[in-house]
Amino acid sequence: MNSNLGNFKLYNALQSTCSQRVRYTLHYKNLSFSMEILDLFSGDQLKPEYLKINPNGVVPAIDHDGKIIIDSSVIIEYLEDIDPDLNSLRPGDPELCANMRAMIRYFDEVAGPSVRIPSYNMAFLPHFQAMTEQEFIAVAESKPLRKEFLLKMGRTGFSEKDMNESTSKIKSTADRMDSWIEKSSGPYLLGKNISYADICIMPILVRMQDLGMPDLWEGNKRVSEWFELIQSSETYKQTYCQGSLLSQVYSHLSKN
Ligand SMILES: N[C@@H](CCC(=O)N[C@@H](CS)C(=O)NCC(=O)O)C(=O)O
Repeated sequence: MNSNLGNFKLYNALQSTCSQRVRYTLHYKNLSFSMEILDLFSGDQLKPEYLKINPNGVVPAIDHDGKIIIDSSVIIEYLEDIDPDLNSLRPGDPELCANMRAMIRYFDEVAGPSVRIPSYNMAFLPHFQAMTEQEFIAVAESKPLRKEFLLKMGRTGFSEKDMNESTSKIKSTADRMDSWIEKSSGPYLLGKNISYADICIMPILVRMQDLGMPDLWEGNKRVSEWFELIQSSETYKQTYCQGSLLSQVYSHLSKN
């Protein structure tokens, strides 16, 4: 473990896809870190002490020797900037680096918001259905970033149309990934080296697989091979410790 770079404390949730990006990066770089695990359903992310750390009321956030950095895609590049030579995950070539960042923007625009809809409908909805209407509205109102999202879901869930739009966007993402792997000659999105682009989309595919929808990329052979390669690594196993998958914590999702 490399500890010359100072102390890291990661505020995160085991099942949070955004937190998984950061855990993967920390493990890949062999950086030792402590974890503060927030219970997102009991509202730890909305407590005044956490809102001082991340006013958006979401995880992850990282404390590096008192410096607070928020937002998963910002944190992972920060971890590169403090020591660019430490198991680098960013190409040195400016054009490749720009391509990598464009891929991450695409994932954050298209796949990131899409994965939330099946996640809430299939895993989290019962939690909200157990509330009274008043309690539900109060929870929605308390979320700095997700108020409208929760109100749209309501206590009946997102519509079939919303679900179809989401899965279709994840499918388009898999098509894009396939063409990028083909162009770079793989096995990773940018070629022979893994980069932040791979790390940013990994948790989204893991989530869709966990929700029983790996068929979304079954026509994309290159993506399936990419996914197998990612999932076979030691870093992946460290990142996805027990309790990181929804099916491990929600009995209504667990596979028999
Ligand atoms: N853009 C942010 C998004 C973070 C985010 O949405 N985190 C989710 C978990 S993956 C969260 O904390 N949700 C809490 C809530 O909705 O109250 C990032 O990438 O860090």
